[in-house]
Amino acid sequence: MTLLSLPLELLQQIAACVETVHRPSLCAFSLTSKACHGASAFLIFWQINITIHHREGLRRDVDRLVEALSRTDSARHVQRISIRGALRLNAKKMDDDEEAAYQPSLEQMMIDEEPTRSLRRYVVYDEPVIQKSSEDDLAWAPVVSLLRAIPHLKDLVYDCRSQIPPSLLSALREQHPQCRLHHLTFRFRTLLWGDPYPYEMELATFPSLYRVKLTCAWRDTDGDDDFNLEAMMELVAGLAPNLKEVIVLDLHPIGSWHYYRPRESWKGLPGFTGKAMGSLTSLSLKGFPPQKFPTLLQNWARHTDFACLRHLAICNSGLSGEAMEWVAQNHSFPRLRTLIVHLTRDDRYHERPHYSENAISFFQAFESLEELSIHGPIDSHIMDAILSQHGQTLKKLSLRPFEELMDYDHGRDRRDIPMEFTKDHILQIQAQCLVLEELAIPVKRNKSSASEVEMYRCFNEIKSLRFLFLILDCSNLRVCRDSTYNPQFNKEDQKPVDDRYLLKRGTIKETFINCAVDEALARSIWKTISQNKRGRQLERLKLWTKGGGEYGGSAYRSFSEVVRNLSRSWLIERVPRDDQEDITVRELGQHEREANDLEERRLEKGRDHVPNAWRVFRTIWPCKEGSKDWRDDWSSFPLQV
Ligand SMILES: *[C@@H]1O[C@H](CO)[C@@H](O)[C@H](O)[C@H]1NC(C)=O
Ligand SMILES: *[C@@H]1O[C@H](CO)[C@@H](O)[C@H](O)[C@H]1NC(C)=O
Ligand SMILES: *[C@@H]1O[C@H](CO)[C@@H](O)[C@H](O)[C@H]1NC(C)=O
Ligand SMILES: CC(=O)N[C@H]1CO[C@H](CO)[C@@H](O)[C@@H]1O
Repeated sequence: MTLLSLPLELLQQIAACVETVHRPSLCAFSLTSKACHGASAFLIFWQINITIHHREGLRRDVDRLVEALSRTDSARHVQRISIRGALRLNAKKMDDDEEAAYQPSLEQMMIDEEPTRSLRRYVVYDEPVIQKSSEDDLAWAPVVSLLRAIPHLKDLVYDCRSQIPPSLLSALREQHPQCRLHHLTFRFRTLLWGDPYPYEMELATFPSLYRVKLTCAWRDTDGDDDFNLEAMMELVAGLAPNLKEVIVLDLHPIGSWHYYRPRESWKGLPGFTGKAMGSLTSLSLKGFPPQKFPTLLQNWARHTDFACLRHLAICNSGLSGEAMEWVAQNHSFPRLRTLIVHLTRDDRYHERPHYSENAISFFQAFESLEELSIHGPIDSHIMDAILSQHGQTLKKLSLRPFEELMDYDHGRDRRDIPMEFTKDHILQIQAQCLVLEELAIPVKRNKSSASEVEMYRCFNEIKSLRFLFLILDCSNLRVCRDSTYNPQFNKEDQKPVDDRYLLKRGTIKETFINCAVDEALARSIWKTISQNKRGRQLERLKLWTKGGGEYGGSAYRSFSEVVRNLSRSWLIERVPRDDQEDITVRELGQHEREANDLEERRLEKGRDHVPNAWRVFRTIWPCKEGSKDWRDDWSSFPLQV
């Protein structure tokens, strides 16, 4: 039987496999014959991404695209178009351009968080509203003609650094009334002057508007009050009839704190009655300081019915015990399936003895979550509550215990140590989460010892698990926070590293050994977990090495140069062919690390805060024959399997 005589359905499945394994090969596959082309056209064309750099480039790209669509008769396959970049003809250099140049940090890459800096210049009225048929509007003609060439568009994702232009909005209204508009750079610019400009109202209440992302602030860099958040709530409550998903990012703009006057009062959007209730399915609140909760949630609850929510995210900030209690007592979320929360003890000024109870009732306020991600203080009672309430339905679970790092915070002597997971905890997850496919969790490094290996082995048992993200935790907060902690080392290692720091050499040595995560160790962790894995195969393992040099106090960052060069992070993926055990291994955040390292070398003098740390390094990894740099001399400690 030849490839060509296979039925279309089988060819489509083959094309889908090619796409998963190596997307670039899909085009080659589609060129081999008419039948293969027919089978792969949908996969190639259903989603089109356009990045705009300038006018001529846009015209050229769109012309090529339209030509390719018509040559291959594929316009009918296009369902989604994403447009990003910027097309501003006479724009001054704006703050957003800075934002675009901003590289996400390793942390963001590892946790799938959005790269955002809340502290930056931000001006509400950064550019005039685009006038219909102005030069700025007409520059979008190529995109308008593309929209005309496509018969059934389902989603238009607009992520350009300016407001969506009138010509594009008209094209959507006329050609694609059913298409959902995702405006990821949405903002009113003219709220300050009473009623916003009519075009801004037209856009905000446009029937296709389905998802918006809004950045806003209390007051902007120029001292103008920003009412976009208030306006957004009113849009949700009736004015924007089909708006279902909202992401709000709260900024703390540079300079906004220089203006001391009270905030002006918000007058409301024209047409807002306050009688209707929104029905958002997704709400994400990012970057709001903890003290804004629960009031912020209270305000949202007056504008949208939380019972309709399927997705809720509160991150880059924290929900306190008090706020959690408020949520648990006043709201139910019968449809919620995904919850992403950052939590905080909020105990700078007051004791919070009920934090754990509050968290437990909070997590019990949700029914059957499928995806849960927590960053913040957790303990084993909270974990028990989560697993008994949601274990049966959880497909994706991310646990990132965190406690404030500052020891003395407004006179408080902080003793909290982030929860450390034991073998029993992992086995508990295995026993209670029967459909769990994706797990993110810290594992305490322990010099690659047999007990550390035992931890890795526990993941073998989670049958449905396919994606694992281990945070290899090299911190040791006991040093400063546990007065009974007194590790015993051999005689040299028992000595403090110098007079100023009580840190023993042995402790630093352990830190260095724990941080040393090279490719060999990454491969052997993969092997330990995947080799005897029960149930489904492990498909991806991410390792994020962090926490080295964190002992609780803030003084112990001095040998961070070594720690940073050793602390490598890795991504290991199974090559999706089932006749082989091939894997690919890639270092994550290498560029970031190298850039940092370069900077450190430039400031080489900074390294002798703890001069003896270097001697400690050399007692573990002596200078190799012919080596020019300490960086070439280390390697990981092999796992004690
Ligand atoms: C288009 O962008 C989306 C979102 O960033 C991405 O997931 C997808 O792979 C891209 N598609 C193509 C064909 O490049
Ligand atoms: C929330 O619940 C508490 C306790 O049941 C109650 O005292 C409070 O009035 C409620 N708040 C709102 C806004 O409903
Ligand atoms: C770390 O490993 C050592 C063996 O090298 C073991 O005795 C110790 O209990 C382990 N520590 C923890 C916290 O598991
Ligand atoms: C740039 C950087 O990260 N520094 C070095 C860390 O150590 C390795 C050798 O082990 C070097 O190759 C890197 O350049």
